[in-house]
Amino acid sequence: MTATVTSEATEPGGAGEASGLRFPDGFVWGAATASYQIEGATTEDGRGPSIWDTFSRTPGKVYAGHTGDVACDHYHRYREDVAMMADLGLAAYRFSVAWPRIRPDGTGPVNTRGLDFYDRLTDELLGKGIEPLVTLYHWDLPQTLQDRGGWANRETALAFAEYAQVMYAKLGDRVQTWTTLNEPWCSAYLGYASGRHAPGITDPVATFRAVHHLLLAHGLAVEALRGAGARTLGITLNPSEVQPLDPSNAADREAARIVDGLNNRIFLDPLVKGAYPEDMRTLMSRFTDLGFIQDGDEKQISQPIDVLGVNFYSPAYVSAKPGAPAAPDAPGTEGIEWRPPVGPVTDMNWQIEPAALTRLLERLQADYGVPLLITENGAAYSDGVHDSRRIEYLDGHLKACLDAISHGVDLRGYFVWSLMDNYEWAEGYAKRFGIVQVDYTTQERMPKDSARWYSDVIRRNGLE
Ligand code: IFM
Repeated sequence: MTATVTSEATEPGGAGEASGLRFPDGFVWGAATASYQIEGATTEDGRGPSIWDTFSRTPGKVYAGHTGDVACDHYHRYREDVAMMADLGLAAYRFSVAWPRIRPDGTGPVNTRGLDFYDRLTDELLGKGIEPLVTLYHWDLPQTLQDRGGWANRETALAFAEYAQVMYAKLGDRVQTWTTLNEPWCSAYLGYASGRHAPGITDPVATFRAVHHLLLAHGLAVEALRGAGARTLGITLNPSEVQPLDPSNAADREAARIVDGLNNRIFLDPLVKGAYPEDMRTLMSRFTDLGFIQDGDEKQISQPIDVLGVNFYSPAYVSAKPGAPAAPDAPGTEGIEWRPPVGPVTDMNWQIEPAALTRLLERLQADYGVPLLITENGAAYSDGVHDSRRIEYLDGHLKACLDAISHGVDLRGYFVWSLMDNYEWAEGYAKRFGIVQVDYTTQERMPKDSARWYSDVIRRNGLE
């Protein structure tokens, strides 16, 4: 293993400083996936049902009724997948653990066959010199916990901390870097406000309770894992790079401030500064009594972290539009309009603007000061294996990372989303983010041009 996420070589201004199109020495290169999106084997070896098993079977919720039942069959093919990672030269691999494999009903007996899968995967990675980064929660909540209210119920946060400790007891001797949650914005706002994701609820009260209990789950788990000896702990967010459409217009600036609050500060302020922003308390109070935020919770949430994972795809531009209804996934945004994408977009219809990533990284460094890791960045294109548009997207965003580093941002590594084509949630298998193509009929993996290009980037630790 050449570098780890906590490697000091990336200290800005230190020996590892970036120069030209080269990244700092010790910069960590990886690829990311998530359990429900690749594993399949949803009923094997004692795994319990998750909210995505239920949601994907609910008519009309997922493109063409696709489910993760088979996905990339990674549960059975992990050895060949790890060999493929080694061929690509990856230094690190970010995967998530399916909570329902470990505690099938969320709180009850531990399922050793589920634990054994991640044990084997970890050893396989280490055997090939690839550093494993574990994400404890990437959206596949045990269904039984949902039946008791899911993230709207405080008990789910306590159950998460217990599950985190079970995982640490199993893998803590070999896994150095642990992140608690992936994109709690999606879990809370897509899961409980717009209902576009599992569990498909549309209730602003449940949304804000979910925000809080997700953060509390993080804080409880960090404290427990730190106590058990974990060295590198963090969380992955998908912060918005949100700008007013017309920066000279005060109403547009106010719109951007509210969206920044809902998407960014409502998570980052309690995580790093130990308190919800006052304006977000006021916004939440329009919908619900805040009694679910108990004394001591914000302190619990703000346990020191070592790394902040950043998932970035696209910027957002907003403007004031009197009379506009609130966006379905953003309670409290009446009178705000999201500008449709301008210029080139990916197959997700997401605007491509690499400079927005530089701005975001600089803002996170300035306002929050936690070492950063790009835990996801990539593009959906259905171009087959000759995916020059993906190469262009990645190249642009890696240059944006270099710009941020050259401006003093402490960025420790980059994980492309995704290692291979996989189950893109409500879009099913229709959207392809992989640098490796997956034929879902034969399960054949075929590296795309972007995979070979990324290998070269890793090998030279830089761009051309
Ligand atoms: O596929 C998802 C991933 O699970 C979380 N971040 C965004 C990706 C692309 O939508």
